[in-house]
Amino acid sequence: MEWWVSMPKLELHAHLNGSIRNSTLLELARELGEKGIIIFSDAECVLLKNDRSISESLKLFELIHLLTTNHKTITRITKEVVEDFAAENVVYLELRTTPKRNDSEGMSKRSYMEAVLEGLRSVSTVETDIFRGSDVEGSHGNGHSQRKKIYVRLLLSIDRRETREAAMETVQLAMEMRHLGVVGVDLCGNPMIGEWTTFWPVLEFAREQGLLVTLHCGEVPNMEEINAMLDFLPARIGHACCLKQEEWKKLKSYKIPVEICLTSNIRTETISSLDIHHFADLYNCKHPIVLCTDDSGVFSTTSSREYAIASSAFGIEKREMFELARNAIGFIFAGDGVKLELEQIFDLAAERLQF
Ligand code: 6MZ
Repeated sequence: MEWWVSMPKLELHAHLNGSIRNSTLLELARELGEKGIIIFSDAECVLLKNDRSISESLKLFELIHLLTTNHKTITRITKEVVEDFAAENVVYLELRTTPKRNDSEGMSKRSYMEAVLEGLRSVSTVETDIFRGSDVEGSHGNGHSQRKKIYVRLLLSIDRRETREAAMETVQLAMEMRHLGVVGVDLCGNPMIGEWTTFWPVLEFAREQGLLVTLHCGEVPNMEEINAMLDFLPARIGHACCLKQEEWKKLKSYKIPVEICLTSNIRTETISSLDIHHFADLYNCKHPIVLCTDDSGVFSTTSSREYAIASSAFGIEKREMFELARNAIGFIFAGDGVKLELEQIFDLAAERLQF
């Protein structure tokens, strides 16, 4: 694993609440257990279970969200998640999260996001580049430029359970927080719930306002929705598991980059085994793809592990895996300045790494 950790990587599909350390979740569950809000042993069983279907995984988020309802916890998990990705040598992270309103905690979508931003500012193990306005110095930290650095940008997720109005509130928030590192929006959540027609006008509006859009697409075989999503021409899509011949053709001709989450797809049984995973075909066709973790906490994986798995499952050499990681620079939602700096990071790493 050491080599895969030392290779610089980009993470473009990571859900904040899916990327929490198990130890933190258990600690939070114990606290709620002591307060009599949940039964700790029941929560422990659910949290430590490994093989979950897609519906079970999405149900698990109900428990996780119960554990992460207050601002302090949101700040803490954001800090830890960024530090964990940085420890994996992820040099650019697009972290996505669903802004949540919770009246009993005095939480609005905006204050939820402020807690996330506070978490980014409190990262201490690594220098963080959080935003970059036209004349704003992007790095946050104590100015030691020799320190290891991670670029972090945010995507605001819309959950498919939400109404069009709630989705619009998220888009407005994303627009207002652009100068704080928000670069785009995502549509996620249970693919069996909600209609594309509810969300597309909101996502179209987001795009007109200059936000980039990524969609969870094809987690279930709903061809009508998959076609409508592809025709929307999102800047990227996540998963793309259940496409059929016509839809593959369309995806390839549109050249929409795909965020591939191998372990997540296998664990949720969206794809039955790696030897039939669409990674191989897309990779062989040179279709734009990027390897991502999805929910590193929920699926017990890391960015380095996803690269190691792809290399061994599909017989791809280290140098090609390095190029795969580098090519993802082309699909990030941050601007050209960041892209150039990431190219330099990869150039330096290429001199250092033994292939
Ligand atoms: C669809 C997923 C997902 O936003 O609370 N989420 N949506 N498919 C998946 N594949 C397994 N994994 C995570 O992070 C958790 C939320 O991300 C979405 C779900 O809506 C989940 O509630 P945040 O930080």
